[in-house]
Amino acid sequence: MSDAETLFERIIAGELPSDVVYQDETTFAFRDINPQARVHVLVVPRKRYRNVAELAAADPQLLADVIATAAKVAELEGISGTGYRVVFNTDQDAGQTVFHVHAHVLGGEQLGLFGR
Ligand code: D5M
Repeated sequence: MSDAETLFERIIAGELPSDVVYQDETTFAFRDINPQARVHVLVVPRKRYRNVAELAAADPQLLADVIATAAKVAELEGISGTGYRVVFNTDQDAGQTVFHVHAHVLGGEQLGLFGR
């Protein structure tokens, strides 16, 4: 992986603005700038891995932290009772655009099926 700083590292560092929902020692959660549902929050580990496969292989505990933060965000947003979706877009065919692994937490309304 290149050492070039990603957009999300600049957001975590506070160099770019974001609407922060939750943060702790290992993870950072903020609203997606282009929401695809009433609730659309991104959960990012502070340490950068390219995608969820690299994160899972290198640091399973940190992946667990990301999932736990996604559940915490759902609670904070009041959607843990009605349900939500957690999505990791992974590389080209999934349309990943920021290569600092992030979970999309989507909910707050009935979500459509996904696929093509
Ligand atoms: O998701 C990358 C997501 O990042 C996409 O849903 C838009 C979002 N995004 C891009 N720039 C920003 C800023 N500045 N704030 C908040 N959200 C942002 P991917 O899975 O890589 O396609």
